[in-house]
Amino acid sequence: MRPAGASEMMAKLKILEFPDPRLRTRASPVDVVDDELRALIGDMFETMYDAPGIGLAATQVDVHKRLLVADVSPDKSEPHVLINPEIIEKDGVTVTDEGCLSVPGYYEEVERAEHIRVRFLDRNGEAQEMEAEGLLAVCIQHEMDHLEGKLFVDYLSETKRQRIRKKLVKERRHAPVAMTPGSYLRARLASRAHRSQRWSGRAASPSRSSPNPTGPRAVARN
Ligand code: GNR
Ligand code: NI
Repeated sequence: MRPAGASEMMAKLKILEFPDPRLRTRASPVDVVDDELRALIGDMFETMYDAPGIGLAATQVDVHKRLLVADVSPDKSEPHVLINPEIIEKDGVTVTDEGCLSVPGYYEEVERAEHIRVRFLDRNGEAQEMEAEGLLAVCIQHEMDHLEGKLFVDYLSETKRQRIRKKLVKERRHAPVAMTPGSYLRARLASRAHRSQRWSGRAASPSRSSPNPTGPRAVARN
């Protein structure tokens, strides 16, 4: 059992985004279902519900173990945990407009089996089987692809995939960059050096001298 206050210890995890090469990792089987794994499962649910999403594979949070969570209910009432999942039966075909938290903002039609039977370990390490159809079946297949390093964009044409990749890479350039302690210190030192240069009257490069005193480094971004 997790200690009291465990829910406050849960953490939202960072979701990797296409074309991050770590999303191409093939996950390894889970060998022990222990409290550490259950803590990860809690963090994955928090991350998925917060996003919000209907499923999340460990691969997406840079943990390369065969583990996924899903909840396709509208009120967070049907959480599923599948460890080492295997599809043992599938039939029918269904087409769904799929999205992915690792490919934010893009939705495309993908063909999947309509009905599946899955064998897996539950969060207590017990072997289970379940049947799924509809959106849950689609979601489980989407998550199991992640565990193989596969993304829904792999089912699209090369042209569509490249177009999505380029747009996401371009968007990323505009996104804030997380600071590590090292990069934070380097940024502090650089800005101190820059200021002391200005105080000593040795002007910085012409591109840095702006007529606007409050926003010398403001850059228009579209
Ligand atoms: O939140 C999600 N929605 C979704 C919609 C249609 C088909 C699959 C999905 S899964 C996705 C969350 C996600 O990226 N899981 O890996
Ligand atoms: Ni996904």
